[in-house]
This record gives sequence, structure tokens and C-alpha cells, in this order.
Amino acid sequence: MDITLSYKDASIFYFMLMNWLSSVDWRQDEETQMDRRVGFAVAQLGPVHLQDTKTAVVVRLIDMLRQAHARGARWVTFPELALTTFFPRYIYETPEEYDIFFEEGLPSPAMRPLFEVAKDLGVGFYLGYAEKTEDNGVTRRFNTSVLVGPDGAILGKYRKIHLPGTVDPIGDLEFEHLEKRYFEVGDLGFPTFTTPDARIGMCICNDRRWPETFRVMALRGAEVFMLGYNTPTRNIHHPEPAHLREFHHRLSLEAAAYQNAAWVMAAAKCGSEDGFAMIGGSAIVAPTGEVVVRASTEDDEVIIYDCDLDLGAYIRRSVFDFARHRRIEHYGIITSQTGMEIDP
Ligand code: CDV
Repeated sequence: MDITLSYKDASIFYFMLMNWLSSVDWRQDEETQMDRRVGFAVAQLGPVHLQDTKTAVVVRLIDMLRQAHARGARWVTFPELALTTFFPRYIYETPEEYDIFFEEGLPSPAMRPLFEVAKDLGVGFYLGYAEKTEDNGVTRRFNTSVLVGPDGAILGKYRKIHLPGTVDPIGDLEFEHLEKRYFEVGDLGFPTFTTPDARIGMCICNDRRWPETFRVMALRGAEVFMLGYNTPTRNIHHPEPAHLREFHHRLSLEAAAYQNAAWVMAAAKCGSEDGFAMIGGSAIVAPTGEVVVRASTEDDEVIIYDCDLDLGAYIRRSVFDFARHRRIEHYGIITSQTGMEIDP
């Protein structure tokens, strides 16, 4: 009997074998072999120019929300400061000049149509915006994100804690980064929110470079981290090779997902805003640390994944079982000291 396989037969056999192997659940834990799948989408936003109106931007957001819903999403993550251009690159002197970028109330008049469509479709979302609020007669401004449930309920807010850049312009640069000028440091900590689908935590852009951000949310049980960002392609403060910008972005997401056994939804505002380039690279990362889907443009683009939340639960029961393996008696310095103090 001739059992010689042609190259084509061997390829088909290999393909079938791999398909079968990838369908086998490798989790040796009966409790988490039951899939808990939920559709999460990331809506990447292309450039928003200074002259673009908030109304026009919200039309784009609603269009992406509808696409995400049509493809099975229950939740959508939109970017940081999604309603306007990334205005902290510009120098403004008085609140009268920069208040046009801020929203008052939730939903603000500009946001309202998005809130209404999302509620009609039964889709929850994260939206980044510039928040202006009155607190005991004092006006305060934050770089904020809001989490709205699929039923239209406002679940809560997060106010950005790690604000990059400077208060005063550096000058002699292509553009500035003045988040410390326009926003206060967030005062809400890193809250997480229980929803019927998953426990969700929020953070914003520069927060992703700091591991403490995600560990605090993970200790509160977050299964999904939602994150919006505006990251200029060029590092004006600390020059570095261009490729590192995307690499460090992805590395931060992958590490956050893996080390905390959670899903990461990362939504960029990207492309060239009035000539100022920002990276794309919106992505969904699994609790294994693997990017499962990534945006391929620097424009409006929806990416979606059917996320198995029990995958994170399995990892939290094994390698990252915090209660069994963390050694807090050795971590005190993390909250008692900011800068480096070298041992004598
Ligand atoms: N919006 C940001 O927080 N951007 C910062 C840049 C300035 C480094 C970021 O971490 O991507």
C-alpha cells in the first residue's frame, strides 16, 4: 500500500490538526471551562481638527457605535478627550479661551445624542472628555472618562491621575503638552464598576505606563480595563527613536493584561490633527497578554472581539492568584515613596 502524502495532503492534515488543537480548552480547571463571552468593541477615532464641531464628532462616534452594535458589541470604548482636538498641545492663557473644549453636566448637550442612541441600542460605553465642574463655588477641570451601562445608566467617572507634560509652556517646540496647565490631578482614585457582563475599570492614556494603575483596579476585581489615549508620534520632552512610541504603548497594554489577568480595551485618537501626528494602534488584549485584534488604520475604525471573561478568572486562580502569592510585607515602599532613594 502506498502511503506517500502529497505536500497538499500533508498541509490539509496539518491545518486540521492545528484547528482541533486550538479548539481544545487547555484550562485544567472545571470552574472556568465554562465560557462567559461578551462582545467588546474599541472605536478608534481619526483626527479631530481645531475647526471640527463637537456635533460633527458625535455623528462619527454614533456611526461607530452603530457599527459595533451591528457586529455584536455590548460595550464600546471611545478615546480620551474624544469630542475635540487634543487641545493641550496649544497654549491658552485664560479659561475664556480654553473653556470651549470642556463639558458641563452629564450628558453635556454635545454628548446627549450619543447617550440616547446607545441606550436605544442597549450598548454600554466609555467616553473620554474634558470635564468642568463646580465644587463648593470653586471651578474645577479634569481629564475625565465616563462609564455608561447598556441600560443608559451612568455608572461612574474616572478622573485622570497621571497627567503628563508641564504647567508652563516650554517654548521653542513644534507643540506643547500642557495637561498639567488645564487639568487638576484626578481625585476619584481608580474605581471599578460591577455590571451584569463584567467588572470594569477605567484609566486614561499616560496612566497605562504606570503598573500601579492596573494593579489597584485588579485588586478591586476589574476583569476589563478600558483606556482611551492621545499619544503624539514624537516625544517632544525626551527624544527617542520613533518606533519606540508604538512599542512602549503595546508593551504597556500587554503587561497590564497579563500581570492582572484582565482584558484591555485601548482606543486611540490618532492620525494627523492639523499636522500634529498621533499614533494609532488601538487594540484588544487578552488576559494572556496577547493582542487579539488591532486597528490597521489611523482613521475612524471599529475593532471587536468576543471576550471570554472566564479566561481571566482561570489565570487569577492559577499563576496570578493574588491572595496566595502576593507578598505585601515587601511592597510598602511603593506607596510611601515616589522618587528613587538609593540604598546606602
Ligand atoms: N495624553 C497623554 O497622556 N499622552 C502621553 C504622552 C504625552 C506621553 C502618553 O502617555 O501617551
